[in-house]
Amino acid sequence: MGAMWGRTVRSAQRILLAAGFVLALCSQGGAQAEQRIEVSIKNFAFVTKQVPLRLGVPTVIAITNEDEERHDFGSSMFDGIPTRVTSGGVVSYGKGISGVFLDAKKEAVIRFNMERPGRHEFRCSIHQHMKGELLLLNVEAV
Ligand SMILES: [Cu+2]
Repeated sequence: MGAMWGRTVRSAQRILLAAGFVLALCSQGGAQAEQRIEVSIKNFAFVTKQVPLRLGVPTVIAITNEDEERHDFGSSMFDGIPTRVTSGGVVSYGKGISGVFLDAKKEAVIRFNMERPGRHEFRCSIHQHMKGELLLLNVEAV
């Protein structure tokens, strides 16, 4: 009986911890917060880290080229959408950009509003075999 109670308390604590973690995530993700996607390019491949993406939320794609080679992050996901690109200390504004080029060991940040759900492919136009995709899950804002 005592052991079982102990187990119940422990699992309750675990649930509370998980709930606290979710709350912490939510309070970070206020209305004005950005959702961030990290894309690194290494050995001629894209490696993507993404959280579940929400519609209509300011979105940041931070791309790092770790190779000694020039690459491109290109996608039709920006079609007709206003974007703000920061690269090499320069900020440029555009609409419907096709992507960004990154010289060896450089970074670029693309800011835009994710408005279209679904799978968004991206690729390197220099090396056509380099591909990846972002999944825009239609997660409701809490
Ligand atoms: Cu490439």
